[in-house]
Amino acid sequence: MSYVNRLCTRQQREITDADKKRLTTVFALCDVDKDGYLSREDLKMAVIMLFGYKPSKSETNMLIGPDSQFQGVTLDRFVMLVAGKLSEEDPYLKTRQIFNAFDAHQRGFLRIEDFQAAFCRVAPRLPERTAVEAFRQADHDSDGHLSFKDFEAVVNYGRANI
Ligand SMILES: [Ca+2]
Ligand SMILES: [Ca+2]
Repeated sequence: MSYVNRLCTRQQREITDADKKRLTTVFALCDVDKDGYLSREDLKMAVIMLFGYKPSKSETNMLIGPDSQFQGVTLDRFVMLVAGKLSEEDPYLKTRQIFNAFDAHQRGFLRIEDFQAAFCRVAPRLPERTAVEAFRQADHDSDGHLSFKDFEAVVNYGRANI
């Protein structure tokens, strides 16, 4: 069996029906001109929707593949690509992506309102007041800014206690 075939088999086993449904929806939303292919820009938007960050140029190239006759990514290929990404997702990266997504101005810290939005996403069932509490506790120097390190500690604590 070739490397590519093995890769596909492995990835297809890991994808659930719920994932597939979600990916089909995202694909449809991002395929703006409805031609059944995601262009480079469409694909970037899909990654933002799914993973909460904008992919770099090299990452986009990697997702698109070496095909120089690039027409776009079909739904099947998209599902395969994303299944691979989903399975390699680790908690650190995920936290990093959430942090980056809410650190809208890329300042390297979150303010309370950014944090509340991020917290809501990590722990949607916890009340808003908990987010405020968590922010206060994590902001050791009380300057109203939460660094990634502080944020990571809170998220890890939150995950362990939900
Ligand atoms: Ca398209
Ligand atoms: Ca601080």
